[in-house]
Amino acid sequence: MMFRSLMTLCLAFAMHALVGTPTLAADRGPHYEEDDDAGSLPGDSKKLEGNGPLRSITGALTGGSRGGDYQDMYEIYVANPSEFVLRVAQVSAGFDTQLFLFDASGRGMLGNNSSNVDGQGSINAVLTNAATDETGVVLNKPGSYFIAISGFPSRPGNSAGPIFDFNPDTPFEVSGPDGKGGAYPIQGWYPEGDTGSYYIELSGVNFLTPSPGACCYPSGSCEITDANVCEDAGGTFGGSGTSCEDVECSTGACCFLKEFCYWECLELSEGDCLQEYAATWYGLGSRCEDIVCPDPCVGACCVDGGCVLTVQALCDAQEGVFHAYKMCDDIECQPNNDDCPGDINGDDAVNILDLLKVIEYWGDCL
Ligand SMILES: [Ca+2]
Ligand SMILES: [Ca+2]
Ligand SMILES: [Ca+2]
Ligand SMILES: [Ca+2]
Repeated sequence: MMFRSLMTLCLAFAMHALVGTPTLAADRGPHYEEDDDAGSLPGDSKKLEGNGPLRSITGALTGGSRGGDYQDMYEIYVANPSEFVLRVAQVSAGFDTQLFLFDASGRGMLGNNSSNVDGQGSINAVLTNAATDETGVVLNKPGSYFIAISGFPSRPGNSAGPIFDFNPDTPFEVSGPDGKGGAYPIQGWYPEGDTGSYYIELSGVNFLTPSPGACCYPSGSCEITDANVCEDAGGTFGGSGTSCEDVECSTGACCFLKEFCYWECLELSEGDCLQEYAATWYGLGSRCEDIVCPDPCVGACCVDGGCVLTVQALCDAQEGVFHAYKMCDDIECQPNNDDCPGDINGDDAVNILDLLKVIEYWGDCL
């Protein structure tokens, strides 16, 4: 009952606070910053579409906290194979990185763990365009490829075994696919590895050129257009190469809070979406597979002098004070003494200090 009655109170706020703006592919470059997590395999990798050179990528391997982020894979376009270099230029302290290149079918081509820069060994990976082991692999064809970063010792493999063999006698090797699974496409990574944030510099690499796809206009009609034409017209672009049969222009992805700490995404009309609790609607033709609903259950909420773990929308609906990513043990809530109305700061007296608290928060509540 309580939960339902909070719905109307909190709806307007939640819509405001929880909307994520999808990145416009056409605006990217020359830097790319990982937004929602890049996947680990070609199927859930980030396709980096845009115009011109791709010079740097920042991102993070966050580990187990969001359902397993131990690798990030990106699909890119190698424009100039002879200049191809990926370099881990900066990392969070102590983060031991590895870099890999896969062809368009997911077969491993090149991998590196440690680099040797001017005679200095470094745990930062640098991937050049040619293997230095006996495989003799050289990247020499322009085209679309997958690149991936992982933390040591997480390596790509398949049911036949690891794709790359890093010889311990040659720690700086750029390896070709000389592992037992080297002839087959990647299926997974073994084991989990190091985590941290990274900054990769790229050379010889461009964004993938976006191709036209299905555009859902606000009227509900569908047409094949370029992404920027679609977005300029207020439409939702279904992705490069999609057809109007692939998209449903009468509905859009809708993230809503199904129960405490549990978000669900369904494709609904705008009206149906906004009937749901703490809902965000992502526009006609948007699909749940492209949407990441907000973080579930991630904060301590001080309400009525006590502390509960909940999402921000619920905390605000109960006029609590929200502390994102904190556990109740991490914070001290101001006590609330019901026998002493007016005691804002909870020191069992109503005095100038309480007035100052009120003045501190003076003005319209947003
Ligand atoms: Ca990531
Ligand atoms: Ca990832
Ligand atoms: Ca390394
Ligand atoms: Ca090797």
